[in-house]
Amino acid sequence: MRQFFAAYLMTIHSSPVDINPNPAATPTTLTPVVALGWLHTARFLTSAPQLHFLPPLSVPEIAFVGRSNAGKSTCINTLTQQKQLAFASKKPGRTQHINLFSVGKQGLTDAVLADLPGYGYAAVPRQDKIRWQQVMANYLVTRENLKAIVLMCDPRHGLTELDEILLEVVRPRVEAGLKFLVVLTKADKLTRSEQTKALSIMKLQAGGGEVRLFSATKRQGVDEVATLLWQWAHAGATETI
Ligand SMILES: Nc1nc2c(ncn2[C@@H]2O[C@H](COP(=O)(O)OP(=O)(O)OP(=O)(O)O)[C@@H](O)[C@H]2O)c(=O)[nH]1
Ligand SMILES: [Mg+2]
Repeated sequence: MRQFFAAYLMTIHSSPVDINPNPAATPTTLTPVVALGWLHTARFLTSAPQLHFLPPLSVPEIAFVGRSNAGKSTCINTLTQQKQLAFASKKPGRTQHINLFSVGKQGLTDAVLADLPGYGYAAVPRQDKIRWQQVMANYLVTRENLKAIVLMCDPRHGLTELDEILLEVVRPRVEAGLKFLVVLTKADKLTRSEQTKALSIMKLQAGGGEVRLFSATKRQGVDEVATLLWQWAHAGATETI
């Protein structure tokens, strides 16, 4: 309960977002260095246990979702080149709120990253699981400024039943233009040929979404994912080289 109120107070007292009025005008040529420099500006914005505590925003929001322990928080820390922006842990279930991070140069916000709690952790009581699945489905279906979903998937496990349900839930929005990326996490645990196989299987399952291999420890796929996120946040802004 105390955690709940702390989150609520943080939400109502969080500083207002200074939205970048013209994000498309910022950089001219997109390179991984530009994308990573932009992501490095990420800072904590707010945290909320439920959708209705989140501030309504107009800037593009990119949500990181996936089963518990898939590596969502670690991926955010790797992309933003910050050790502890998002809380990562060996213990599944570490992230328990929707945590938002502002991204944008000079203190202006031109996008928001959302770190969502993972699902499917066996030790979570059934009622809590159901509550969280409802919060997440509600977030994915109704969050107006949601521009992209990054589904983190450990290729050693493949898509779980809950991942499949999530894909179904977001399908209408993806068909309507929502960007979708499957990040195959912990690629360092696979051999080269296993990586190639996992990539082609997921390309068939991702329903037209993008798929990338990623490893936080080997820094594999970091440039590619950073570049994609930059492009999605600044749609139409510039050419990729
Ligand atoms: N080898 C390896 N381990 C990783 C990688 N990414 C994350 N991990 C480890 O996986 C564990 C879980 O990482 P988190 O980032 O906390 O996972 P999460 O998806 O945020 O988990 P929840 O918050 O419980 O949903 C940690 O022990 C990380 O160090 C990776 O690319 N390679
Ligand atoms: Mg987490």
